[in-house]
Amino acid sequence: MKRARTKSKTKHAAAAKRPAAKRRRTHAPIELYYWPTPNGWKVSIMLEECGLPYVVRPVDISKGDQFTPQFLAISPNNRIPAIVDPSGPGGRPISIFESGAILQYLGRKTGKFYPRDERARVAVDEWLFWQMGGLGPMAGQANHFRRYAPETITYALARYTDEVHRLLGVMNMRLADRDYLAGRYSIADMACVGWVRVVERGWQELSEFPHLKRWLETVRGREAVRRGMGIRIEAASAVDMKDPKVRAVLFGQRAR
Ligand SMILES: N[C@@H](CCC(=O)N[C@@H](CS)C(=O)NCC(=O)O)C(=O)O
Repeated sequence: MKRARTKSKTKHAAAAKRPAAKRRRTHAPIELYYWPTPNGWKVSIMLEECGLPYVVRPVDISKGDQFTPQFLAISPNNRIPAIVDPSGPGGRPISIFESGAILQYLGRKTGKFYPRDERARVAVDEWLFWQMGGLGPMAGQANHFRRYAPETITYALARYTDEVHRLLGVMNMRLADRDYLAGRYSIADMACVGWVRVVERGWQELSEFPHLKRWLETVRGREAVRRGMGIRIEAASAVDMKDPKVRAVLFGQRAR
């Protein structure tokens, strides 16, 4: 016991003498509360892009893990993703929910993919919030009515499909004269890529949006994006969205 304490004291003293950058590497990894969905991918992509050490804490949203008191304590909206950074501001742990807030936090923490210059940052914020309030929710609803609604509701399908089509057109125009949404590759691109992929795979061929198509190929071709979107969770691959138990968890949620 005595020897163990001495050893750990020595270890800490040695760590304190190391340069700051090296010391940081000894910190506990960020915990990523995750399920492989377009919102989850945003954060796994950013963690991969930044080379930050992290551990995946799967939250099986098909079984109701998002409603456990432990998860609600860090994500009161019962949605993934969320993170816990043991080395938050002031060296103390911090938990964060909402993918946009997480991306901005990680961008500020690392100084990567979220420029400090105010004009450049505003451009990133514009497209990040465009994703949060537009592309994500609209594509999510279009996808829901297309794949999960128990009956075909033509009006709802057309409304959300049209709106997604409009948004893809906006994105395509924006990308006509720049490589990425805010000029340089940023958290705004990371926020959008998963949703554009869902739409492209689901129902919307991209040949009428050539700049968007080029952007999707470029972003998806990045190693970190591949890794971030490729985290395998066995249980997620096995989820049957037709299973009444799964549908009861995910659909028809009301205030609790
Ligand atoms: N605005 C949230 C949306 C997150 C969200 O909708 N997450 C879905 C997975 S893509 C979820 O956790 N669903 C669980 C549920 O519906 O109970 C964000 O961007 O973080």
